[in-house]
Amino acid sequence: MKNLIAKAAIAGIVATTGVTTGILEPAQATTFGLGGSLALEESFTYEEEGIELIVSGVSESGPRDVVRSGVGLGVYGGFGDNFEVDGKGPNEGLKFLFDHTVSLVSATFTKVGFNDDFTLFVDGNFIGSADIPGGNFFDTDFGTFKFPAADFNEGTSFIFAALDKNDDFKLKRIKVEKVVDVPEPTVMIGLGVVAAGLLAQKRSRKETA
Ligand SMILES: [Ca+2]
Ligand SMILES: [Ca+2]
Ligand SMILES: [Ca+2]
Repeated sequence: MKNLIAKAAIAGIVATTGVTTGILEPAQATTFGLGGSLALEESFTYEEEGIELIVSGVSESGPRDVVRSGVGLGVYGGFGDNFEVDGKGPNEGLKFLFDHTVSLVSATFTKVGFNDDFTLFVDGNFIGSADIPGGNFFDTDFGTFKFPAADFNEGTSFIFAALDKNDDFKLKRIKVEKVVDVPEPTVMIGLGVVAAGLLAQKRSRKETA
């Protein structure tokens, strides 16, 4: 987007509606189901509606394996660690890397207890922490967090982290909207400028003839 705006600025056509209303527009939502047969891998790759997603494990002490089960994805750091994304010992996180710019719509968590919170980082920036909806004493509930429509939800890299000792969760589903590049306004403005230029040329030729 910055690139397109920069080009528009060079052409001196910044004050057109195509730029002020925003060139990036959200499309319809795409849902990634993350659960599956039991497996432990460095990363898991998903593809839905032309969007590729790679999920890997991160922690304060370096990369960690991702454990997949029917209830979703967690992070496992070896003997003594639990299978959830947890904040006991080195804080852990699940990193979602998309091959398109997307905005978060919702995330569905499992293994949710009363005191489970998650912390979100987008493209490496700390966004905030929130209580995961639901939660029970047995740590077996699930809940879906709906993100507000906002610029801070947009990016290609998202980390869902557990930063407190009592936080642990798995992620079962993530829903995103692809942020599509809509080049039409700039292209049309460009063509308009060219057409206006040609018309002007024609006129001045006529006048001189
Ligand atoms: Ca863990
Ligand atoms: Ca907590
Ligand atoms: Ca939990």
